[in-house]
Amino acid sequence: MSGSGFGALRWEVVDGVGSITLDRPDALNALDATLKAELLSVLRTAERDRAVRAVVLTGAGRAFCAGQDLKERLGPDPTPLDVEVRERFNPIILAMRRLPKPIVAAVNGVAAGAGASLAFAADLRIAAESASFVLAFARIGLAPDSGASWFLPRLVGLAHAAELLYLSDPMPAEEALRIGLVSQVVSAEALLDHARTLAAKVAQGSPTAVALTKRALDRSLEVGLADALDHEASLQGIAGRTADHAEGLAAFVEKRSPTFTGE
Ligand code: T3D
Repeated sequence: MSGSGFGALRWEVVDGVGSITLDRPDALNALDATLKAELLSVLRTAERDRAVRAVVLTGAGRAFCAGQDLKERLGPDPTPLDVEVRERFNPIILAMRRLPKPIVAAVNGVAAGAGASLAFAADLRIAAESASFVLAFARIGLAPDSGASWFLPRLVGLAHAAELLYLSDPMPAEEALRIGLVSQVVSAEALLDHARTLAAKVAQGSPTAVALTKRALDRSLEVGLADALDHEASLQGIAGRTADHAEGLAAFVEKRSPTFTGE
């Protein structure tokens, strides 16, 4: 196991799974300048560290993340919002999508505003029974940001996206499961173990194949069928040249579990 020092989040790596815990529980893990900078930094650490093959993102205490730290914005000389979003939030969301390792969001409590967007930008989303999603932007006179208006229609369709964004009503975990916003709901006690088990299962796969799968799924959201087929063919060309593919074939004929190295 390895862990490292950040002030507003915790980071540890165990058996190929890196865990990020947003750690400002008194503020419901709201994103202040420090937490945003550290989140971006830890995503870069996760990308560089070859021992990390999948990532779990969760929150300390009773919340997942309450979005932008609104009290920070009341301070003197706040950054204009377009600058804040472009320079602090968007890089985090892009880093999550560009990380060639899947992220499992373990939504342990309320996920609000940009905090919900963090969960949407993950690759797998599971929630505790007590979790909820609050697309709270409109309630404070803001438009959606951090990808909320992009992810939501793709995850749950325009009708549910519109309800969530226009009404800002909290959506409990069971309802999020029903509309497909999360893929599983488990008890609060079981959530983290379950998330780590899912991530560990991903981590057993070929890192290259997993990274290419993430690229294929993301591209599928942007292009038509013919382009998606062509992109899949290119990715398969890359996968077919890896030692992991040779190892997968050898393990199959030798009736054993493969050992993937990412080569
Ligand atoms: O830079 C920019 O502004 C642009 C980017 C915007 C992106 C966004 O994320 S906008 C959306 C920001 N988030 C919100 O609007 C959510 C605000 N919070 C809430 O609506 C509620 O707190 C919750 C629904 C999340 C939870 O409600 P509840 O009743 O369970 O808890 P609470 O009592 O409201 O909060 C507990 C504490 O956390 C409280 O502090 P206190 O009074 O005990 O000292 C509260 O002030 C603090 N807290 C909650 N959310 C935030 C926060 N502190 C700072 N920022 C927050 N976002």
